[in-house]
Amino acid sequence: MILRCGRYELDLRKPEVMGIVNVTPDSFSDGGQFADAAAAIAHARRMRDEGAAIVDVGGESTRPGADVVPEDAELARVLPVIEALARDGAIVSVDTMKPGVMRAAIAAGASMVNDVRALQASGALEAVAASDIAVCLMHMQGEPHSMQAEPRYGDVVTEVATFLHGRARACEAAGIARDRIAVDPGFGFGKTVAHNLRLLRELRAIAGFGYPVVAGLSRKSTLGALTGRAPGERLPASLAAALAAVVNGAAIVRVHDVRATVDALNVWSAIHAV
Ligand code: 7PJ
Repeated sequence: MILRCGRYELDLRKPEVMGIVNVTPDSFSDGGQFADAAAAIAHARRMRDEGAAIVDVGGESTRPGADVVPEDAELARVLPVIEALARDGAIVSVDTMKPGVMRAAIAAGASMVNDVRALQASGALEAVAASDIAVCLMHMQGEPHSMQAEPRYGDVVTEVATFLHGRARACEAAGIARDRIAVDPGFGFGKTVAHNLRLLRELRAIAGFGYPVVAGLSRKSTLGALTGRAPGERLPASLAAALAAVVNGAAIVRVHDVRATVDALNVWSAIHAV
């Protein structure tokens, strides 16, 4: 399986790593936006050296309860980082739900849009369709500020799979070729621990549609609930979760800890090499 990302083709016969690059103001530095961008670029370059196939640049936190960031502020954060990394020759993904940010990021050299709203915002589908880059369609129940209040499903696997399949079909109808589309169950986005575990256990139901599956469990609160560890102490749990996702069909894992995850996946890939 390959994923076409603009001028790049990502070979997914072996699982790959997407490194998380947050460009959010550093409350411990007074260096301002330039320092934030420089730190994010350095962090992303390190992740590339460590083996990340994709770097996912985000300027708006979608964590439960996070504040909304205005479009101009989000652009000012992410564009310098996207430009620098694209110039390096990296496959840069932009983590955004705003069509205006998508268009500007594509013009700045991004090769993928990662949208937790699965291109449901007005104009989002068109923004990606007008380009040749890839898209990651993620499932979320509810809105970031309230989604963890009381997530409810009849059958979580069926509902998430049906939603993702429907969004992928909508993308194809809008002119986004099948080999530009990846899907993601959105672990933690309007899901209880039990929902997340069932989605992870039955990830094949989603992988079965034939689109590459992206899985993001790195340091998430479900892993905190299972281990009792703080976010900075969740690396072993994150590695176990990433490996479980790959065993169950994930093609890309979205992680903070690239070096350790690449090691784990290299062992898995060696075991499965033909
Ligand atoms: C995800 C994401 C995820 C995709 C975030 C965090 C929360 N994008 N953006 N999948 N999570 N595609 O990283 O803890 O799971 S933000």
